[in-house]
Amino acid sequence: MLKIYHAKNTRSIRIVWLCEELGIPYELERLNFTPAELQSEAYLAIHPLGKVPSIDDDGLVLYESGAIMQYLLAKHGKGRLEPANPGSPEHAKYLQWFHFAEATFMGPLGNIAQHAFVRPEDQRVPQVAEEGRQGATRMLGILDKELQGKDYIGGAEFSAADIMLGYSLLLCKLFGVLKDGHPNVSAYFARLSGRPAFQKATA
Ligand SMILES: N[C@@H](CCC(=O)N[C@@H](CS)C(=O)NCC(=O)O)C(=O)O
Repeated sequence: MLKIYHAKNTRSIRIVWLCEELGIPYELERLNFTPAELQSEAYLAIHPLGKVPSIDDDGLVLYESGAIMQYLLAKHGKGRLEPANPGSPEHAKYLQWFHFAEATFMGPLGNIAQHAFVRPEDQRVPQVAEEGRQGATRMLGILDKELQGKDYIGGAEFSAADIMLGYSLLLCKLFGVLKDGHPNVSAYFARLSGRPAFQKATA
């Protein structure tokens, strides 16, 4: 049985959401988002930096949310939630947005998280949090333009790139960065967060 190491409001939402969309059986190993649990000897044996998500799939231990997504899609997807032809322009754009969500969008969001919420107050730098808000707002502007006239990032079809982006947008919402100025993104996020699989993953 696939085991997902999961903590509330973290990137492990992506993995639970994907499993729910694809009907992959899984069990959750719930962790509290505290150094005591993430940096415990037991969890460091799974993820050497003590981060989530990670999985244990019948002995295969894997981390990095994007890599786990791609692994599960390859193993269970049967072509679902990805454009059909690797090498096609549609597939190339799918890869761009899939990776943009983690490699580019999460940078400023991580700075907001660390410097507005996670670190002890005496270790926070307000300027870094503010630059994070500005960076995230810039990403929202890029997405708002891209989503003009589209239901999902690839067009009419929901894909795994929407799951990757949907988690980044959840953080924008939680951090108060996604407000009124990006109507296409707001409508997109409402579409994503209305999915039963999203609701299960964020419960
Ligand atoms: N690029 C990694 C990032 C993992 C990551 O930073 N996860 C956060 C939660 S969303 C975490 O566990 N932070 C705890 C820490 O850094 O101590 C991924 O996509 O899985």
